[in-house]
Formats: sequence, C-alpha cells, structure tokens
Amino acid sequence: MKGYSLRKISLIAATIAGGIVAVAGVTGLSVGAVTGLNMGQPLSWPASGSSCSAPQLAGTAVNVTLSNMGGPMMGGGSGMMPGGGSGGMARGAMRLSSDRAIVGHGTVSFLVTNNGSVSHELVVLPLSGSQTVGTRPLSGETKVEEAGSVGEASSTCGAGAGEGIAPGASSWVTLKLAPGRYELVCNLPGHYSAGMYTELTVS
Ligand SMILES: [Cu+2]
Repeated sequence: MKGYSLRKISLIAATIAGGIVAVAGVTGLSVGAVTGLNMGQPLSWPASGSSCSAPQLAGTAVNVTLSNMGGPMMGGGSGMMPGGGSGGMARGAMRLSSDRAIVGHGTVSFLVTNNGSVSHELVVLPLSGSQTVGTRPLSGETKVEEAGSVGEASSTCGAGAGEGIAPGASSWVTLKLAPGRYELVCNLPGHYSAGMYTELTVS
C-alpha cells in the first residue's frame, strides 16, 4: 500500500514535471516565432481575411483593420500588463486603419477585422470643431470618454457591441452617418494611447 502510494506520488511528480517542460517548450516556441515576425502580423491566424463569415452589409463598406505588434508582452498573458494597462507601451505599437478616409453620408457599414494578437474593437466617435484625432483625454482606466459614440463593432463574429473582437475574428456594424468628421478608435484600456485611432470624414 505504502509502495503504491509512493509510486503514485512519483507518477504525479513526473506528470507535473512533464507539464512544466511542455509549457516551457511552447513558450520558447512562441517567443522564437514572435521575434521572426514583422510587426502587426498575426501569429497563427490566416494572413488575410478572418475566421468569421460576415453577412452582406448594407450601404457603403468601410474596411477597418486592427493590429498590434506581436510579442510576449502583449499577447502572452505574462502578467506584465496588469489590468491591461499600457505603462511601457510605445505609442504606435497598435494600429487602427481604414481603407477609406472619406465616405458619403447615409448608410455606412464597417467591417472590422482584428489581425492582432490581442482583442480589439471599433468605436465611432464624432470629432467636434477643430478637435484632432489622438488628442482625447484619458481616464484613469486609460480609456477615452465614449459619450456621444454613434456606434461600435466589438463582437467576435457578430454585429455591434460585445466584449471585444478576438484575434483573427471580425465584427461589423451598419450606421447612418451624418456629414462631419469622425474618429475611429479602439477603446480597450491603453489601446487609444498606443495609437489605435484614425480619422474618417463623412461628406
Ligand atoms: Cu485595441
């Protein structure tokens, strides 16, 4: 009985050790892969397109791409970014880009694809007067004020608001936009200050 227990314990110990080796191996692999990639490229997702199939969208299409520099600090859940903050993150480490800078007013559909290694989203905010993109004040949570938002796409493989778009996935939203200037942002904590904003003019 005692011998059996000992053997069982050593089996468990071996299993745990094996698990640690396996985790270390995976970590080593992903670090190696990250260093060999260009910034903004996804780690294991299709190079283009998305894992979601979006429905036919009404109005004028605006394709928005979300990306970030891949890396163990940003995607590995290493605990180096407590609370999702961006303490040491360089501005420009994340990007939100649109395939059009100007679109006619009326029905506009945003198809938003996350090519990054962490979750992202799109929020559409009006720009007032001479306000310029990238200058919104940040709250303590390192987010910008969303009051006045005219819509968002933040649902993995879905329309409208959700919990964020998973890496490799898309979200979409159809809006009625009045003429004016808008700022397209990702408002996950720290992402705006990391560079996730661009301007869209509605004519
Ligand atoms: Cu983001």
